[in-house]
Amino acid sequence: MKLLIASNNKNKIKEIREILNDYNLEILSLDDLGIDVEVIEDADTFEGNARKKAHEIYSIANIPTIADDSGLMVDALDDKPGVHSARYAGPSCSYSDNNNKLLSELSNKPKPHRAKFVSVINFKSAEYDEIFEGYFEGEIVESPRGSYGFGYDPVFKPDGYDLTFAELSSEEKNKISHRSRSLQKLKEFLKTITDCNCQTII
Ligand code: ITT
Repeated sequence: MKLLIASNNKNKIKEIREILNDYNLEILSLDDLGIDVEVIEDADTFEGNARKKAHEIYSIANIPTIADDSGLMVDALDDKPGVHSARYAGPSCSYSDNNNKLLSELSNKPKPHRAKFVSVINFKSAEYDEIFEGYFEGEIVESPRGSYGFGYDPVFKPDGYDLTFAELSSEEKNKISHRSRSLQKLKEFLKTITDCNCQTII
């Protein structure tokens, strides 16, 4: 079965490929198909943006498609950056701009700085339009640590670990992350609509 990932984020695509690699899928990216589209993410929920991305790309490619909308929700910031996680510090900001903005906003707030990472996946095909959610809770640390991963990984310490996501190897992060949890639910669903060789019935 072919599965198209509707994302322009190379780090996210790499993680999704790693997490789904024990499953017999032909995973395609937008680059693989020469699709150069940036979907406007203007919904106010992760689910709304995930659906927007998956539906728009499915309408172009006609291949079963998934989109992940994800982000970090920080308790003391009223769940920000939330759906604005990618461009929190401005339209063309870097990951470190976002982390610096987050840490400066938290500098005068009482600790611990509780937070959670959220991933919402939409699977869209001719017959199905399904949502799968995963989250992982933890704390924001005082300064960035580690060089693996991407985005807010250097400032997020998952519960049960002394290391940030950016200090964990990709294998370790992928065992527990918000994205591995949403994709695990996708895998369970795919089992119900494909045969054991992932020959599609969709
Ligand atoms: P696509 O929409 O093209 O998939 P994007 O980066 O714009 O790429 P989102 O709109 O879902 O994706 O924004 C997600 C942002 O949340 C991402 O850019 C990171 O800043 C952050 N984020 C999501 N998952 C993360 C993770 O596992 N580790 C660190 N940061 C993450």
